[in-house]
Amino acid sequence: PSAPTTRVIGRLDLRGRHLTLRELKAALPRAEFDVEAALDAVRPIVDDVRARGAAALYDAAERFDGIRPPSLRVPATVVTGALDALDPAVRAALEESIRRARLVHADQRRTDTTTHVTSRGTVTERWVPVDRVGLYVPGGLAVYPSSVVMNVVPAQLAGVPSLAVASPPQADHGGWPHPTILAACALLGVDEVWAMGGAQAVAAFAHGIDDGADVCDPVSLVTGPGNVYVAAAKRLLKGLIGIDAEAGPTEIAVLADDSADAEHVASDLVSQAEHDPLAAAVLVTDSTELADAVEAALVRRVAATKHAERVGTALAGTQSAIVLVDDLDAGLDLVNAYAAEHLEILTRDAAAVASRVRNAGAVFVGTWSPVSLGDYAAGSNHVLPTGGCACHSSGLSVQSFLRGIHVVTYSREALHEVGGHVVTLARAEDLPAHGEAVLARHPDLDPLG
Ligand code: HSO
Ligand code: ZN
Repeated sequence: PSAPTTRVIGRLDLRGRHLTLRELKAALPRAEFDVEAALDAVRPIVDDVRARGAAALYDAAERFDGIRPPSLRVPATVVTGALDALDPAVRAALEESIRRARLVHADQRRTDTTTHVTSRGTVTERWVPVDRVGLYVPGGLAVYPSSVVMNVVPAQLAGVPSLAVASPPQADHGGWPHPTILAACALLGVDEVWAMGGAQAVAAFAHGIDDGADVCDPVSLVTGPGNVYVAAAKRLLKGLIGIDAEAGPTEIAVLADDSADAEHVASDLVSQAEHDPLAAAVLVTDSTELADAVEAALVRRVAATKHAERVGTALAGTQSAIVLVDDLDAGLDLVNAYAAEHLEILTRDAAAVASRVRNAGAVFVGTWSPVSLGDYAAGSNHVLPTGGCACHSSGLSVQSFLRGIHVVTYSREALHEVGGHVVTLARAEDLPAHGEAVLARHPDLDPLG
């Protein structure tokens, strides 16, 4: 029999090479996700929503989703009806997922701090939730009720007073969003749901919509995953609204030594490759035996898995690879340079190795903590930075929905104590009127008399 001509996953041998950080970053596999290219397609849609409001949304639904929804606002009876019809096992699983996410996110709540800078001069940092959030939930290839949980739970625990969900109208569900999405909203107590998808939904959230009896007030912040057009709309409207990180295709990196179980590694790589043909799956190891065993397991698993085509494309793509390194130290340098959305540590003494990870969206430590646990039911959040953004950004959390407001309260004496320095710095910046605001209160501080 002839040997296969293409490998199920590429190999990159970095053994014996001492690369600088720049060389390392250039050598690493990374997906192409071109938001810039989608901007031109999205701009007229966003303009149309601003100009024509609800009419533009109905037209866009017909064009992109193949159906005009009966109304843009999903009636409360439709939302609660979806929960009544939900499979009890799915309901129980969602409830447990919500319970665990609430445990973890409740601990993230920041408390206000007050610093006594001087006697009777204080600065308080007050954490205040944004007034209103729009949560976008995709409805095309991917229907992710778990993502509803991951977005809504931190927003609610941050104390956001008003929360609206938008998801595309579905032709085979009477023009309403997918029923599992609606059921997840009902379980979480979200009753404001809109049948709107894509870039037009982000624009509707940003500008607000008036659909006769139903009014969607403009939001301050839009979060939630979406395709490249949703990401482009967020980029266009950023500033007018706040956004979470632009989510690109999913990534998993696994750092493993010869103690790892090749079946575990292969199944975890396949699990994230299942999301998207552009998903990235990267194994970093110092063991050629493990690399070979994982590759053999992948061949078997790709052939047998439900979404074989998508998985095969993702693994064979240039964004995925098995990378061979000299030792775990080199492996750590590499995964830190890569800054994966998800990083698994499958080594001896995994906790100690994991403590040396500096850049990752989330870290999964040891054999019994696979990424798919985190996707659904660990309690951690699965909305995480992709594309290397983990070197500067965090995943979604309660913090994402709060702003820290500094509240400054100084007494007459406290201002007098430091006022001379304010006047001096104002003059040094050639902004004397700044100093005069202090001198108007304390004329004796004027150095010129
Ligand atoms: N792994 C995805 C989240 C997800 N997985 C949703 C299954 N459903 C990005 O972290
Ligand atoms: Zn996933």
